[in-house]
Amino acid sequence: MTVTITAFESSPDRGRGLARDMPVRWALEEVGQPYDVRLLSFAGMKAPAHLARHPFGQIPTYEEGDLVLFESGAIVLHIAERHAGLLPVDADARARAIAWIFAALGSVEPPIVDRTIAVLMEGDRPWSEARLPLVEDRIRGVLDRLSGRLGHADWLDGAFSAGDLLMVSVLRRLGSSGLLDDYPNLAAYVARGEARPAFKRAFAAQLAVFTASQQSAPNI
Ligand code: GTB
Repeated sequence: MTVTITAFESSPDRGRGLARDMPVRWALEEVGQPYDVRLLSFAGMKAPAHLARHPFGQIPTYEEGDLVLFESGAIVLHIAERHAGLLPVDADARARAIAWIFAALGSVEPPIVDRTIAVLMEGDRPWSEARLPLVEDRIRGVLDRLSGRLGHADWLDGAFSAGDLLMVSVLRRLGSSGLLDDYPNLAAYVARGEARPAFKRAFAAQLAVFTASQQSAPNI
């Protein structure tokens, strides 16, 4: 059955693969599921046709026959549950991999998103200069723990899983912040994820949307 996802027609990151269609593309590539992409403008995301798919008028969404899903984590989990390769077969290991999905999106990502908002949208506020170090301290607190847990392992819990896919996706959002520089094992972990052939195919596919654009990306 054909899978259709939605993605930005024009993303602020100009193809650096930071928007949330990227983990969905990556998961589909990991399991070898072909997919179509419906590109949406910001107006298109808020049009009734898309609001019927996504209650908040955002990307990504996922359509597979009569099934329509939103939320990148739910979509990646769905893909991982329907196809082999992204979740362990052993029930306990599978539960732990799912816990890492929630950890990536619920524990690690929030302060990282806060930082993006602080830099991109609140930089001109009088309190911004005082707030940014506080947000970055919260990020370091989470990275300290995550780095300690990963140690010298390649992946968070045995074989590469959907939990790693989402954790690497979240850490990539630190981009040029320099915050990963103090955590060589996490930087190497991200590089390992980015070196996977499925990641490269997904990255190339989203980049192709933006190659015609000459605009430069913001420093986030
Ligand atoms: N919790 C939802 C999920 O995980 O699917 C959040 C979805 C979401 O934030 N979607 C964003 C969106 O549609 C795009 S990904 N925004 C438009 C709107 O709300 O009107 C967030 C994103 C956007 C841009 C960058 N970037 O340029 O670096 C990174 C991440």
